[in-house]
Amino acid sequence: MSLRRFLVVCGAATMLAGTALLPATAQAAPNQDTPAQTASAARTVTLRYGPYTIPAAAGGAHGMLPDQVKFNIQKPCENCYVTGFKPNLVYPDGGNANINTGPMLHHAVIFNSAARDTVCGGPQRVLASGNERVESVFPAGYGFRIGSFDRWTLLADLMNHAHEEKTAYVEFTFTYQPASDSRMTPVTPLWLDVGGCLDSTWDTPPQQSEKSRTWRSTISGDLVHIRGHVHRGGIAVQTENASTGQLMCRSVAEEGGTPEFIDHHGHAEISDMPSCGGTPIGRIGRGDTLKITASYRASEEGFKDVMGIMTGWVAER
Ligand SMILES: [Cu+2]
Repeated sequence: MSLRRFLVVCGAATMLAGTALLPATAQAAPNQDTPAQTASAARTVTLRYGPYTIPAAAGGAHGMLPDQVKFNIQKPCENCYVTGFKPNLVYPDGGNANINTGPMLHHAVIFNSAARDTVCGGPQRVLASGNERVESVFPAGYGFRIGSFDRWTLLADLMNHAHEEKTAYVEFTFTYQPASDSRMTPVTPLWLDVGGCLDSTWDTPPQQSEKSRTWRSTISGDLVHIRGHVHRGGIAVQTENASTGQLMCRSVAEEGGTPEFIDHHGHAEISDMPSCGGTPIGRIGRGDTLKITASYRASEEGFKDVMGIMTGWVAER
């Protein structure tokens, strides 16, 4: 299965103010979230969304559970600032579900239908992860605000490398501060996508290649955190402020860094994409041109349906 359909849904949703999410509702799983919620004094909460049952791989094809949409999912907190998050895919017993035993978190994207996406319009893309499951921790004093009117939608695209079906939950562990007792600086999510707003994917040529896209900033502020996403075969993704000449972040991909990221055929997936943080990493002025570039290595057939995405958080000033 191609990622294209997922991305058309996902990308178009951002363009068309949510209406394009409608095609996916036909396949939306019943809303049976039974979040396993734990909270501690440290203001950490782990939410599980699902369960999702992913079909078995058959022949040479992975099992696919594409474009699962859950509306109005539980948020980690109300009237609060999220200061970090760790994505994961887990089995019902809480154990890590990764491609060494089958399941792959192809993509999970959380949208806020009550806010507008800075780059593409439509529902705000709040955060996302691929199978690399990289943790984001914002610099101290920064967080994205969740208000009581915010409505979160989760779009999940899961795969299975194993020859039996697997049941797993998409899990996020959030850290947060109540809005009332904090002197937090709010940050705005900024989704930069080599593929653009309509379709995040493209096919690479057989030789090593780079693909870029620019966006003229409609906001000004300090970039304090940014994370990257590429697919297997990706070398790196980077964002520069072409107006100031500053390379803001280059995230170099690691494949198969630990055994969980290698499947039973020996195929490795992306296992790490280091993020960048700083107070600030750099300044973005309204009207500045931001340039995102993804690079992929050579392969005989090229890579199908790749991505190059960076999601940043900007303290607007
Ligand atoms: Cu992707």
